[in-house]
Amino acid sequence: MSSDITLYTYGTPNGHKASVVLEELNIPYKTETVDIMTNAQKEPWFLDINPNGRIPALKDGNLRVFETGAIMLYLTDKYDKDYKISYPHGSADYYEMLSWLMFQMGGVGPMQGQAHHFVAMAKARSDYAIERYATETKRLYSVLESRLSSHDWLAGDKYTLADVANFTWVKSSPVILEFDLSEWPGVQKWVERISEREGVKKGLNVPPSTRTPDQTKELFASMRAKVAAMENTDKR
Ligand SMILES: N[C@@H](CCC(=O)N[C@@H](CS)C(=O)NCC(=O)O)C(=O)O
Repeated sequence: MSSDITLYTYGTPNGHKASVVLEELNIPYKTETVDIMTNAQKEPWFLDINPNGRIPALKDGNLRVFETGAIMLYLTDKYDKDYKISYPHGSADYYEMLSWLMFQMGGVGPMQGQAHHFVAMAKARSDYAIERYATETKRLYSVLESRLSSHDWLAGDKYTLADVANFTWVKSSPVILEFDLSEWPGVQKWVERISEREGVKKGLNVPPSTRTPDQTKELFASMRAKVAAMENTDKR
């Protein structure tokens, strides 16, 4: 297979959605790291690729694709001709896959993203915001559990991009939010199943991680502690 893909990314749940799909489909690609810690995603050269100024984004020749849902669908439309991790357009399974993808794009991603922010990155502590977004994230995990308690995969009878999209977020929750995944046993087993895949292991290391898992745990623990030490700013 040949391609002229460059993935502009950083080591986050959204970045990993794109790199896992690329690795699962064995698509050759170049990686360009966009350091969101220094706000590189807001520089003009990057806004030409993603006007929304967020990672990841992708170029395939002259074509640009931004938003992870669009990136995943583009990659499977163009490079997953054998339907390894997708379904034929128009099939019932395709729309089920799309439904779980949109559930992630409109639910798990934004809600858990806010939970990450208020728990570990906020400049002011709000117990109300922490409670609101952590509770909503847990509710969304219960929706995943309603499917995964009796099925191996979210859509149909195989692993698809819908699993990838939800997985990269769910697997980060024990480290960032201190969630105990045993609260959702079907989800926990699904995370373990997906984590064993070679394409997933490779995709989660794009760009190559500069910290060990223990160092990452320590980093988020210290970020949480910093927020927890602030005075709660909620007005009641
Ligand atoms: N809906 C977007 C979300 C992308 C997103 O939020 N990316 C984060 C990293 S996980 C980012 O670039 N954050 C930096 C910023 O918001 O400026 C997508 O799915 O691509």
